[in-house]
Amino acid sequence: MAVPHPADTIAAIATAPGEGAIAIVRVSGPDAYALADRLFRGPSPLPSARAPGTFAHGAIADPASGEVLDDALLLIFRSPHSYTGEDSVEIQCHGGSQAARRILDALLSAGARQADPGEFTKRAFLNGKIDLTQAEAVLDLIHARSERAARLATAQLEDALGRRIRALYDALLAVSADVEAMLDFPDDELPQSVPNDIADRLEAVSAEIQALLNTWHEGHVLRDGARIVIAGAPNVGKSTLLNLLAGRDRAIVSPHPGTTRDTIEESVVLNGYPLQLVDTAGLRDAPCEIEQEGIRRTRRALAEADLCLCLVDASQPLSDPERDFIGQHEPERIVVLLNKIDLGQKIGPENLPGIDSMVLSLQKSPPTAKIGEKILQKIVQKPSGSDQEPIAISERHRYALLIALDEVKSTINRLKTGSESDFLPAATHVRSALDQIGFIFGKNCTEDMLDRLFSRFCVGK
Ligand SMILES: Nc1nc2c(ncn2[C@@H]2O[C@H](COP(=O)(O)OP(=O)(O)O)[C@@H](O)[C@H]2O)c(=O)[nH]1
Ligand SMILES: [Mg+2]
Repeated sequence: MAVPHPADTIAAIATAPGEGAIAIVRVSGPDAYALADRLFRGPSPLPSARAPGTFAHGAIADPASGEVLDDALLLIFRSPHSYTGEDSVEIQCHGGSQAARRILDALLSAGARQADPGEFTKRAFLNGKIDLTQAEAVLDLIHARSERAARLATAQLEDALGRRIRALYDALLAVSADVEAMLDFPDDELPQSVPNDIADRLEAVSAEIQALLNTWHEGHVLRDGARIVIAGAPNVGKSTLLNLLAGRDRAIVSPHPGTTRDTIEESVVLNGYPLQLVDTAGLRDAPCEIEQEGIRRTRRALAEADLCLCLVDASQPLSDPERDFIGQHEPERIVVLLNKIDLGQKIGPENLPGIDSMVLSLQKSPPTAKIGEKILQKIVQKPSGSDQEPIAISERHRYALLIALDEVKSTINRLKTGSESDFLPAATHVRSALDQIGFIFGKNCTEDMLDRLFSRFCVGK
């Protein structure tokens, strides 16, 4: 674990700016009580003499001028039983833009330092109150855009992911010890059964890493939202689909080809998964400049898409440009909707081997729920069941797990040869895997890694 800075006392406003009933100013560090005593004007005892886990009610005054700044509640937490693990006080004052700011100014003048973004949570991590996956869960919870995303963050905050990662770490640590022990055996005394057992344990580790990696798609959608781009030739029903999925008349639908010229975006939450739907200008050799620019934007949107919903008028034969367009996509990233079958059907799924497709009429009987299911099936791949604790890894976890998986596989390969000269490289590979798994929950993280993570937090968290 990184060495904590020599602790100073930090302060920040923890509530969002703007008008609200209450604002909270947080103070944490060795001087938190001394500062509270200097600002508090109320019935004795002084805050520092009060029992932890209690609150005091009184005025908060500027110690320099004596001016009363607000009437407030002061919550008292004593190390290690606080969010940061340090002595802390929270001042609950009136909301709005002035009271909290003036109290913070008074604290800063009295010797506190303005906290950096995420510094309270960083201290909680450095003081061993939470691990890095839990610190990240705090951020996920604040940014959660749906109830499902919040549920995932809460489970992670309660250590659901951390427990699995630490179990993985312990399993690898035991393997590492055994591989290192093998290095010390004289050649003729090498126990034959040990390498096999180690290989089995490494296979189990590799399967667990793979299982965790499989949750990345869901984690990505829940944290970042997925971009779903609706594309196809003009007049095939793209805007009709956007409106159906959005549940409102967002885009103009008309029988005139080339109606949608700019990309149109709409945020929706589908089964708890936040999605950004993008309706686009129809792809064709456009007659006018405005439409050409629209088509350029369509291509840009497609490049950033997690999934392309490609609409086709199935009452007509598939055109060559449509066939080319579909062929340009990886099959995992495209679903073809064969629309307008109320007008006849000239194309079926058999014309699109290896591509996910649905036959439908958006106008006569739109299967909106089925389309939604198909979208989620494609982008989430394996949703975490509601019966078990939801776990879905983030990009950072995925990066570390991919390297770890590689190292574990290299270890297995080295040990397979059974030759002594491979034991030392095998030991090195296990250790690298161990380092990567450790990074996930915060073992041996560099200051740089921590700064990058906590700078994404807001001030006061
Ligand atoms: N017959 C029929 N017409 C449809 C269907 N879906 C959309 N349309 C019509 O096709 C025309 C073009 O639709 P629109 O959504 O604007 O297509 P876009 O140009 O791809 O955005 C409109 O008149 C729609 O009402 C369908 O399933 N059957
Ligand atoms: Mg349109």
